[in-house]
Amino acid sequence: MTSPAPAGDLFSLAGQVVLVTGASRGLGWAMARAMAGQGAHVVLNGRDGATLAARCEELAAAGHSGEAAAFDVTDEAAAIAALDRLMARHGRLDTIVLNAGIGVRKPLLEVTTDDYRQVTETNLTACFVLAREAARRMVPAGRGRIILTASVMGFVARPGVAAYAVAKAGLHGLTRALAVELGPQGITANAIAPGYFKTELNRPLWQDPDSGFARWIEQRTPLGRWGEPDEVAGAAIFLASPAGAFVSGAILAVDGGMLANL
Ligand code: GCO
Repeated sequence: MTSPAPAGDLFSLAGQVVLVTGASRGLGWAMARAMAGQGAHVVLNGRDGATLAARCEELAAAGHSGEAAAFDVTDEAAAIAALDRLMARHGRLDTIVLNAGIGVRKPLLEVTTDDYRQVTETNLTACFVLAREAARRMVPAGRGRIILTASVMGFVARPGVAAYAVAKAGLHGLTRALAVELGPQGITANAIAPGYFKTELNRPLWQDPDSGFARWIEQRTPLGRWGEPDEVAGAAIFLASPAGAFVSGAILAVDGGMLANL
């Protein structure tokens, strides 16, 4: 019977080493920065080393701990090498946030097979590979947290994002598969399903506040607005912290109530 964490430490990530993919900007950077604020040493992944270095400086300026790990999540050898460097340096990987993703917005009949392959490789296959390789390195410790960035598009769809919806729905299945297979090793696996946030990926959708789409999302969202990237961070902290110790296989919508709305 494990003793519950003192209330003050319930959401603490002190002592954790956390790898966040796609951490240069948007939801990934928001989660990484907030997790560092809770005491984690965050390893920031992205493809651009200069951007990651600047983010590490921001963390240091705030008195937080972080480092860069530049690699393309679709490059399996590079991802494994980065995990090996992390383990050699820190001797542990407590939490991985599999957030990196791309989008292709095209009518389905115009989506090329290469478009489909790029989106599913980045948003789904890379998550499978990194989750498997992270779990391999978590098992000896008998503990670990895997957090995937899914989407409301894993539950519903809209015209023009078919490949993205396929990949995100696939992450729902991956979350459950990881949870059931890794639970005996003390590893939890959960997904966060963001609604519509003001991210760079979505800039074409929200930057004109008077556009029909921006207004439509506001109407479809019971809270009546787009999310701010920092508003997704609490879910990641919860799932990585002692507060989330007995949560696994869950898909936590952070969507302003959108999925509850007809
Ligand atoms: C879009 C959006 C969605 C995202 C949304 C919800 O084009 O409709 O980019 O694909 O998933 O941010 O998570």
